[in-house]
Amino acid sequence: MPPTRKPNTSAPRTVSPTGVGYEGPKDGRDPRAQAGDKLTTPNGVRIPDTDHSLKAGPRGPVLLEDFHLREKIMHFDHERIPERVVHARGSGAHGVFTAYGTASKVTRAAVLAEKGLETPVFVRFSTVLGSRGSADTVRDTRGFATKFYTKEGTWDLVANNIPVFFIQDAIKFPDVIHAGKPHPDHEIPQAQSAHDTFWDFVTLHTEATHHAIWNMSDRGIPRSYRTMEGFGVHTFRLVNDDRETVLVKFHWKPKLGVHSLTWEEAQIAAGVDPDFHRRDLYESIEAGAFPEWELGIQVFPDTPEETFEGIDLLDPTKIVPEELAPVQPIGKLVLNANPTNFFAETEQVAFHTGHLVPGIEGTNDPLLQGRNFSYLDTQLSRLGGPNFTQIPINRPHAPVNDNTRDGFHQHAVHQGQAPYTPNSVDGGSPFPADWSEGGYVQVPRAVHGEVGRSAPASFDDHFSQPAMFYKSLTSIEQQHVIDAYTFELGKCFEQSIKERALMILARIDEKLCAQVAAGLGLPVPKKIKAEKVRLESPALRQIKPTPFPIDGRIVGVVAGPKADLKGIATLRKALEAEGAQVKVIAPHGGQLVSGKDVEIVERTFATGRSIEFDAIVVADGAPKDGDFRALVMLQEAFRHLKGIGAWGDGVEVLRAAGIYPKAPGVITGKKASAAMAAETIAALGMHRAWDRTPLVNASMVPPTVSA
Ligand code: HDE
Repeated sequence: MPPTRKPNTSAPRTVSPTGVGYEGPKDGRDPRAQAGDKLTTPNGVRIPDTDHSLKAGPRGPVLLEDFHLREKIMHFDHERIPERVVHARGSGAHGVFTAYGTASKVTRAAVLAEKGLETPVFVRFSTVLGSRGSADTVRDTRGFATKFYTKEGTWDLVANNIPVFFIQDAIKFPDVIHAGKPHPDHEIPQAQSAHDTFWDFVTLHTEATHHAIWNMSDRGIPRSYRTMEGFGVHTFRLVNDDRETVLVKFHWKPKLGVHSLTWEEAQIAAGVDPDFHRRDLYESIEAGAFPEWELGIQVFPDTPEETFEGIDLLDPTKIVPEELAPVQPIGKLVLNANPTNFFAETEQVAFHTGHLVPGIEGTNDPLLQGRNFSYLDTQLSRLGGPNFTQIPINRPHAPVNDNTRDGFHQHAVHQGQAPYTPNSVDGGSPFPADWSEGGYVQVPRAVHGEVGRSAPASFDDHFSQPAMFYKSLTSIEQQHVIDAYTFELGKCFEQSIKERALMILARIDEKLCAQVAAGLGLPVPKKIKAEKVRLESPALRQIKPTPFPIDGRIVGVVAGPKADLKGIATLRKALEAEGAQVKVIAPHGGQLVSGKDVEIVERTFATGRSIEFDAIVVADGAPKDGDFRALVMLQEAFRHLKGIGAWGDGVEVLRAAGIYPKAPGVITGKKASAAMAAETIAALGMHRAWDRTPLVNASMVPPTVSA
């Protein structure tokens, strides 16, 4: 315990500038937030009027003695802090992590090892390249950073939704980010990789090929944060009670499956709803559809070579296919509460790869080692000093007695006279803790080698895994990759960059290269052979034959004043029982009423757009006036391979949109029956009607009246 306060020292009362008064906070109010009922200055002086400056007469001048004016404006002037240099755009949530106990053989960290132990967490998802106000749905890598407030100290797993990284050594990080960010002369384009400097970098540094192809795949445009995998990327070392070690890679597996947007959806959402992912996370938690992931580990023996089946575990541009080392589930994450205040929590949360707890260690991955410097350093300018662990969202839930003192924004009132160890003045406190007392004792390991700027020879293999990734995808996913490269490179100006990119694609797959070359109007590079793929990894596919849970999925029902409200109620009941939601879309706002049945209009033809629905169904009695907004909504949903349905004369609206009622994934019926609801649920479970793909590719809009 820290020494108790001496009789001749005293501390300020535990009151705070935003809250607690002499009588303490009112019942039910958080002492760290505003607690009084009256408007006050930051110093608690009550204020009668905050709309008029203090003036000499109604026509002025304003008086310098107006301390309220000066305090109010001064504080406003300093409301912004620097945004994160990368991952500036993000969104967070609170939750709980429950360990299964299955990791107890490999780690002494209670957070992972102790069966049933619940650890509070805060998770922040993000894009990488864009500024704070940029759109959520751009093509980019997503951050997936988790702060575990464990009883043994804070552990941060600062992960991404892509299992590999662009570079193998942290020293190149400023370069890859400078290349990805907007061009420095005109600050264009925002939050995009489709520009010259990005492709210049990744084609000159071919180690980036693997990450780049993941970005060009559907992983670059997730449907939702809830449908993303997460990966620790680096190999970590776990240590058990007997000081035995294993090497591991961390995986987050979403309960809902891995799903993505189509490229057109992503582009529409960036304009129509730039908060698409933020809103989805917030609203699903509000609706009680709590996002869930399993944490799993791939386990490898900790051998001196630090390789597994010939794959270098220190190379962050490589994965270990799940077919070679299965992901073993060790715990469950549930996000169950939204932040109360975005700035205080989501913006001020500070993650750090060096926040580790006993039983979890890093490795010599040169990317990880550089990160261990960067995450502390960046907080100094972002959060204004070294005391950021005292900010409420960053405070450890384990007791802290760290001998650090002073610094900007010091919140603690430290006691005692001897902030050093050992001491005799404060009774020796705090005392070091060894292994048996839960101290963080690094496992001994030998270090040798000549000093030099070099990398292992195995780091030179840049193409075998991108080729494996591409080969492992379904043909539909492969087509998306082709389309993405064609788009991105098509946005580049320099011909030499496109040509270099084609030379790289030729190493991955002949057809991929040929199709992108055709799209760019360039010749296929000669005499370059694609890598031979020895192993395909079906685990890398997103499109799977079995259905996924549909929690939080949204079905839009196109209706109007004469719509069959009883049918809507039938559909709603069945869908809600499976965790999905129904939203009524009508020509104008308000309510739809028919006898005793009432439906609230949640989207109008003006405010609704196809992107927010996972399926759209037209009700019997929906308007037949050919309103183009309703027709465009249906055409988009059809083109994006979403479930489409209609009952009764709603089918006429489908026909008006050019949608053939017998096309794949189109569900029709005379009534909104249980059978129709079951078909809609089945369609949502498959995410998209993939077998509609050829129809849509071939005929676009309007698609298939005569098909
Ligand atoms: Fe980061 N990264 N990073 N990164 N990173 C930051 O830290 C950095 C890397 C990741 O929601 C920064 O607090 C270096 C890999 C996430 O607050 C900064 C290198 C992975 C987040 C930083 C990497 C990540 C960050 C910016 C190369 C996936 C957002 C603000 C060696 C495994 C965390 C901050 C949040 C944020 C540095 C590479 C994930 C500058 C030097 C690999 C999810 O410190």
